[in-house]
Amino acid sequence: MIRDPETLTLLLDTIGRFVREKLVPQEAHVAETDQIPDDIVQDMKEMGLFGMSIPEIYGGMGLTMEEEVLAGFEVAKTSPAFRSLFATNNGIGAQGIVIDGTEAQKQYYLPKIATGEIIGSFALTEPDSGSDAASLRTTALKDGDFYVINGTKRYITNAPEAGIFTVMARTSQAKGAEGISAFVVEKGTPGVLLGPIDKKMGQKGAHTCDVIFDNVRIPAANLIGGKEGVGFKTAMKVLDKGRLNIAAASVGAAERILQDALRYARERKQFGKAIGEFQLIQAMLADSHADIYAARCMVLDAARKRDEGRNVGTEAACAKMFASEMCGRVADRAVQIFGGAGYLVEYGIERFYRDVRLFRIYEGTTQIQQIVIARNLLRENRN
Ligand code: COS
Repeated sequence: MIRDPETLTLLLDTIGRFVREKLVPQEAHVAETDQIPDDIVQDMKEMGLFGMSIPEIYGGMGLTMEEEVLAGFEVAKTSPAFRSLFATNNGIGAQGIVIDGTEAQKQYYLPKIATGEIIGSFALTEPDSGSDAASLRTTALKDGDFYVINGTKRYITNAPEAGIFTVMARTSQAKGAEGISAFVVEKGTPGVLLGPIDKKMGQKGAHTCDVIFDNVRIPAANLIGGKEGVGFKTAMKVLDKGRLNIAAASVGAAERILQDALRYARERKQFGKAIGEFQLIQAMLADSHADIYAARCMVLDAARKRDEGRNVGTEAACAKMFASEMCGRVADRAVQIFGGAGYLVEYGIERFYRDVRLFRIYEGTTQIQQIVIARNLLRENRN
């Protein structure tokens, strides 16, 4: 937690300057090469970005959720691939340990995650288990002081770079969520295999691939929280937080896209004047601004409630759904404002349009957020 407003302002200003001066100029290069340059990764480590949400006692910045989403707005004002590299360390790749890990697991892994020495990754999705996460088939069978893991995980963000995986696997024959446990699996363990890097529509520079567990023997001490059968709940709690981070990323990206659209609307002249003077263009700019404002308020409110210790499953799902859909609308309008230029690679707007499409899919599709929200409402309003 940052205890005084000046330090928080300084952090946000430092991130903002880093984004404008170091990351924005590299956006096209990263998209072309599908790689984030080493010096940028080093800068991110030195700035502490890999450990923003890791508690201070384990070497991180220990930001509150509110502080984290404020930082998230800033880091998202550039290609989402940059944030993606350190986002799993702050989010889904580490939070299983932060929220439910044993003290020994926290002490051993979190300091390395906080510095970026190792990248954390979250392995829930499988070839036949996506939105229906509780149907996963990967197994973890107890064998003395070990578990033996078998199965395949799919679309695993940062898997090619990861040092550890939070792996959800079935430890009992119990159906659905009940039989699922969560584990920390180190990449170097024999039998952990990576598939080829996925070729994606966008977010070049952020990598995903399959992770195959072929008779992977891990110490029983790597069972998160030391308890079987609660891994699905751990995954859901992790996603409640992760969804707020994606909502914050959607807000930041939309703010950047609107800035670019405003600049173009001021510069581009048609019919003898800047296109921003035409009311039909103004309507798109105004709608985008109002959309962003609404999403920003929603994300901050949900973050503050989480900091108060409240259950924000519904709020996180609302924020993720609204903000990611909002970002899609803002990107679509921006392409329209840019017109033909919006369709050209050199203007960069089409790249954002493709990049932000993922916000509506990963960490739970819009349709999954709708299910979460509606189910919670129906349950809460039961008399
Ligand atoms: N926090 C804590 N516990 C939670 C929870 C949350 N946010 N959400 C669910 N649970 C608990 C439930 O209370 C239930 O426990 P009890 O049986 O003890 O009451 C258990 O987990 C199972 O929950 P539920 O019955 O709701 O599970 P379903 O199989 O019906 O699935 C959805 C729930 C669809 C919401 C879940 O599968 C989901 O989020 N899917 C999307 C997965 C996803 O986001 N994937 C993205 C890839 S990861 S980047």
